Amino acid sequence: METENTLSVIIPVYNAKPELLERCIISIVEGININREMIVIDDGSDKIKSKEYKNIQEKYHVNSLLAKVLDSYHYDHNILETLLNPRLIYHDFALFEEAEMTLDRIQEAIENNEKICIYGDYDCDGILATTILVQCFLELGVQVGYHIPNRFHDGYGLNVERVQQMAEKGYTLIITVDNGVKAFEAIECANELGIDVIVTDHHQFDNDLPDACTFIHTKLSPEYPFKEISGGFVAYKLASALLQKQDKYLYCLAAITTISDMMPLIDENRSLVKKALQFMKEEKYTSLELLLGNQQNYTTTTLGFTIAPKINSFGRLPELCNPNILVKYFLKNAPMELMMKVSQTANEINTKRQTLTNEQYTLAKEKIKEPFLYWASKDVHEGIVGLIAGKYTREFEKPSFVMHYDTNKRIYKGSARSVEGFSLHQFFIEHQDQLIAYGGHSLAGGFTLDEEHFHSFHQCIQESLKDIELYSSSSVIQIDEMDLSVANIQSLSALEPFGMGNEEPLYLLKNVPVSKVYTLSDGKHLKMDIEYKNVKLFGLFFNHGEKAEEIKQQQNVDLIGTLSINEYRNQKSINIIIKDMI
Ligand SMILES: [Mn+2]
Repeated sequence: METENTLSVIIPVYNAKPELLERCIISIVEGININREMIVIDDGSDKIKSKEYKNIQEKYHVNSLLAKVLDSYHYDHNILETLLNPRLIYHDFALFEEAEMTLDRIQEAIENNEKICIYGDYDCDGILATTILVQCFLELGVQVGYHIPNRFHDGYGLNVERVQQMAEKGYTLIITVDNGVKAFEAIECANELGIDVIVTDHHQFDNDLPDACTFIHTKLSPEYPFKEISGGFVAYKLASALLQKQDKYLYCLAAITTISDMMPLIDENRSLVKKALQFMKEEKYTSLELLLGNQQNYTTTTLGFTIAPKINSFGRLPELCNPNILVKYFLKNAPMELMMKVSQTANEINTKRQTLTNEQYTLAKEKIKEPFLYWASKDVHEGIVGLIAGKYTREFEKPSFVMHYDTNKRIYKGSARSVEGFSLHQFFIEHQDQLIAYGGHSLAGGFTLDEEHFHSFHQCIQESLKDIELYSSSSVIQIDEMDLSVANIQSLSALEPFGMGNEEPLYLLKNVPVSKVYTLSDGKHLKMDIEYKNVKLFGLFFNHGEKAEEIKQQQNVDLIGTLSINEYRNQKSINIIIKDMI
């Protein structure tokens, strides 16, 4: 994740007239550019929709507003149930298929004074997962080694060279975090050298698995009820099983990895993040405070857009600072001097990373001629290709393939992002004959190509995307007067924290009765009074004061925005923060 926020949404509006079909591109508050396409559906689906939300309303005993939001998620009964249940969800480590064998092997290693190494990854998830286990062993009185691989020298995942080094140093147990499930060669090498490897990971795997000592992986554990957890949360579960207790600070680190790896905020992930945000606010951990900076609060947004990018920037530009230092930084007994220095460095590297991304992104955008981005350059830093791909896919809701061209090796190292409807994982498997290496999930992945296949791979993407319908996961919920009350809006807090897989709802209000329009801050912002028969609202449209005259001419307008409660001198009022007007 990163800080440049661009998002686009496709909005289905039910039961509207076809002539309303329109496209609008607008800028909204907080510098986010929405590139919004409005698709109007007039097929009687309105009736079906209203029946669905009424079913939800009856089944879960919720108000009409909450029912409409729940309906928009399209989740099945089990997920809706857990969303509405205030009970904390936490699935026990024992539910992992090889939990007991793993704990036994680690116990044996501790008793025999074996040398143990934690092998992580260079992203936020991998760095914090490593920290979680290193801290855990420290608390057990065991000094372990650890390694955050260098993106460019080591590459992703455990490799043969590092295994050989560890063998020379006398290590006999390696525990991988956030990687390992595809480390065939390295694990084979470890076995030959008498090193056992415990793989803890959350990445996709193909049919074959390496010959590891044990695996801790939700997708290899039929009993484990929820599959989409981060590498850091997997590591946390192992840590808490070893410590035989929960640990507030390590729990918070696991929550950051859930956000940085964009895990869906449902089931135990939602409980984790919700509780961790509370702990962070109460405990004010120095390591997190320093990265958060001044005057900010802990929210899913600040974790995702302020803290995580700073941690990630070390791995992207390791020539500026070795990411291994971050493990020391996050340990509970980190010296203050080190913390000050590292957090300062984090700010500097992150700024540098932002500048590089923006420069190259502008260049990449100039080259777009087709409904996806396929772009390579020798000048784009290998560490930021994923950021450029991510930025493009968020802005245009279309797949992207961005590559660094290595002039010495004459290969292309790329990162890809996609949207619902086009699985990268699937696509890479189907075209693996063209690729030197590939990996990832359905919406994000990495790949390596040689020169010879640069054009043919491009053609494969064109071919594959020709007949595919891509769609966005965001939607706008149409509501009306009867859904609007302070109590109804307050009830939505039951769904927080909002984030990936649990987005803050965006509403459409049609024919809004505007009774008064005025501007704030010298004409900069727009404010309006909205008076329905039974309820009054205040509408705020930041940075759009210029629209005041236009609205005064109209009697009724259609608004899209988020709803919130404003409290002033014990008086509660309803605000709609407007994102768009039609
Ligand atoms: Mn991960």
